[in-house]
Amino acid sequence: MARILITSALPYINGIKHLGNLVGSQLPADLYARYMRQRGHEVMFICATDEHGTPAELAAAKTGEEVADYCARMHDEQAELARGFRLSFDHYGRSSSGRNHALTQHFAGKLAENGYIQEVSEKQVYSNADGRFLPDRYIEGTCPNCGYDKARGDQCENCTKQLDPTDLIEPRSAISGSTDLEVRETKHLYLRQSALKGEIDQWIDAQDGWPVLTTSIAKKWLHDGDGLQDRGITRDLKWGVPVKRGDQDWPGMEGKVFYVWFDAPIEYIGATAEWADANGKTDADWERWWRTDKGADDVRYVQFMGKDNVPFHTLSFPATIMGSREDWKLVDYIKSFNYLNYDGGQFSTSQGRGVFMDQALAILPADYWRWWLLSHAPESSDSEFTWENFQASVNKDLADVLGNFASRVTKFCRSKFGEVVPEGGDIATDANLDKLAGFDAKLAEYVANMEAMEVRKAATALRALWAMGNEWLQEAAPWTAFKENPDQAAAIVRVALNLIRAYGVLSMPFIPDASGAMLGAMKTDNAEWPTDLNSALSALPAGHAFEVPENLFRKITDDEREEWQAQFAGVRQ
Ligand code: B3M
Ligand code: ZN
Repeated sequence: MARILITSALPYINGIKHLGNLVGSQLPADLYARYMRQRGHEVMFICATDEHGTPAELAAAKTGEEVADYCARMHDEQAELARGFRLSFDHYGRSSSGRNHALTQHFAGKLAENGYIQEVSEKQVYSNADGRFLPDRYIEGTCPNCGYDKARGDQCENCTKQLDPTDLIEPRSAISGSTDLEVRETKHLYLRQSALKGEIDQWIDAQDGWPVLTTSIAKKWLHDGDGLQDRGITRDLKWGVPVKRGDQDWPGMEGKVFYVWFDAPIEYIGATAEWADANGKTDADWERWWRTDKGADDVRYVQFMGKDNVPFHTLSFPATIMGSREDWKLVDYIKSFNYLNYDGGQFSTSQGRGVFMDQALAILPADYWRWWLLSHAPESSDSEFTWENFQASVNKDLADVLGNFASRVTKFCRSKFGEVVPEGGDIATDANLDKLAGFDAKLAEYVANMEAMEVRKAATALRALWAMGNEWLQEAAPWTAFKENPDQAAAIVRVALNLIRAYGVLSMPFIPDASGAMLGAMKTDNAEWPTDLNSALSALPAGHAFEVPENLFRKITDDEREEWQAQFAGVRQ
């Protein structure tokens, strides 16, 4: 049994997430966590809401709520939606937690102790009307590079150039619109990443088998252009982790907070400590996942994220861990994803474009979305959500293949033998098993791709296992055999009922609700992973009672598809 630590990139607190965000981190992470648990490994699956920084403050300002109240409300909403999508986190934490405050301040203190923090005086834009500095997204203006007039203080969305607030032409406050601004001196802390460049480079080179997408982005940021720069890790904001070194005040840093990307990855650790607190455990219970000197040396740590988050996870977060010179676990594997596009355009939280998690669950159950998103995951390239493709996959893979198999078999058996696995016949000779000769190889392919986190390839193999059963059933045709040889029909049905259980176990990581329904209908709590066809077919003996399941999946009609296409074409209101 292995010990697997899994974290998903933390969704920002502002706004309900769209399906592109879901499939780019949390959902594939859940697939892997479920699979690893089913194979008997000890799993710690962690996520949290990322609650600091300008996204939170600006979003709260829009609703007129105190930012702390806004974050508490939005955390609960996002946690509810995570449950709705059956995301099986061991803990869904909050980066504003006391645990994360303490850990962030602890790391800052250790970095300072080891000489990796530099105090830098810099020029920041101050708004007299708002009585505050305007970092990052608090200031807008015209981009000096492309002339776009809604460029933000940290980046121009139009030409993606990284900016400083003082670069903007005709700057204005994003809070009040005021142009009564002045440039003032202010002091900030910089993480001396450049001093850790060699160590980080060696660490990345030593990672064998990382996806090309992950390694290429990391090397680009390490070596291209001005390479790995020292980065500001504090901000003149009110909402965030107050700047302290350990539990000591930091002279000159009063009223400042740590930059959101400094504290957010530390929340992976923080949320594990929150898990211990929430479950009456001790510090040793979470440290055995994160401290290599306290039992985490045998942990395999896997991170899931969108490609835009790779730089922070391969550079600044490892710099924080390494620079602490303490025995913290570094990531062993980073599974990063490209983007899911929507009907010819982009999903966009800020522009309200696409299908959002709450809207998806309002029209169809989680399994429909889970199956489509995972079987079309944007792994080696971007992928595209279209309503036509969604309808086709749901109607074919789920309704016509898997759902129909379970329904035909159980209804036929009930009509001829009752709701019990029938006696009679010898499956070795009477059940056309040669038509399932490819089952073991396909099962091995499925397992290999799940172990390797090859999400789409795993989905393809699982779909092939479903289809193989359907083709075998069509050929074995128990309804025909029954007329001449009921015993032979019984043998075929016995195989088919055991396949339903096997499909329920194998499909659980992808479609947990339908899988649970299949095991429920088979009235079994034997969720033993089938290692081959033989073990799959011996699980439910003759005489075992079952019941005909409700229809596992319904089809999406053309009218519904057209209605939803129109409903989600515009911008979310
Ligand atoms: N909150 C997600 C994003 O960039 C960001 C990830 C943090 S993971 C520590 O949308
Ligand atoms: Zn620009």
